[in-house]
Amino acid sequence: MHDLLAPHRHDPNPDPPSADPAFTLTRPDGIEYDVTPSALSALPQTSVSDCYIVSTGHGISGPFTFTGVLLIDLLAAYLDEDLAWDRVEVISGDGFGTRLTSDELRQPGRAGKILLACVIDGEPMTRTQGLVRLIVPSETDDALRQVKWVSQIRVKREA
Ligand SMILES: Nc1nc2c(c(=O)[nH]1)N[C@H]1C(S)=C(S)[C@@H](COP(=O)(O)O)O[C@H]1N2
Ligand SMILES: [Mo]
Repeated sequence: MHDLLAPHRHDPNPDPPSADPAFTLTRPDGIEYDVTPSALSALPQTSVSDCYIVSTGHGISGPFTFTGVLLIDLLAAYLDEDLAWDRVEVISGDGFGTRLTSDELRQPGRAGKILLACVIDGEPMTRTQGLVRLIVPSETDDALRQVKWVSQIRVKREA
């Protein structure tokens, strides 16, 4: 079967799939949470600067400073410490998405930490700009991991 979460050529969608910016977080034990931007704003905030959105369609935009919650901090808030996991799927309402490994999240490398952004250059992100938007600073190859309109985060462990 074709893996929609693996890198692939893609025409960026400019239109939000819905008005609601909340997403569902599913833990490896099946427990689900509804997470809103206001719930995210209550968690520790981190900014990542010098982020670029590299697009096949309309070139490169940026640099941007994105602010929000590190994905690893979100998991710390919603998962019990002894709950094992090894990967996270981040999926949008328009069927776009990417898969992150626990290694990437725990050791994101020099390009910057992996973030769920609600703020862009100090201003609240609009729904059209991608609220809530996944930022993977190391990815500068067609923006295939810069997931706008996150609607599901599925935390998984090897079966
Ligand atoms: N949900 C969602 N996120 C997405 C896409 C998409 O189609 N849907 N396209 C990706 C691609 S291919 C690009 S180039 C960028 C475009 O981001 P921009 O609209 O902020 O310029 O969004 C990325 N994130
Ligand atoms: Mo793209």
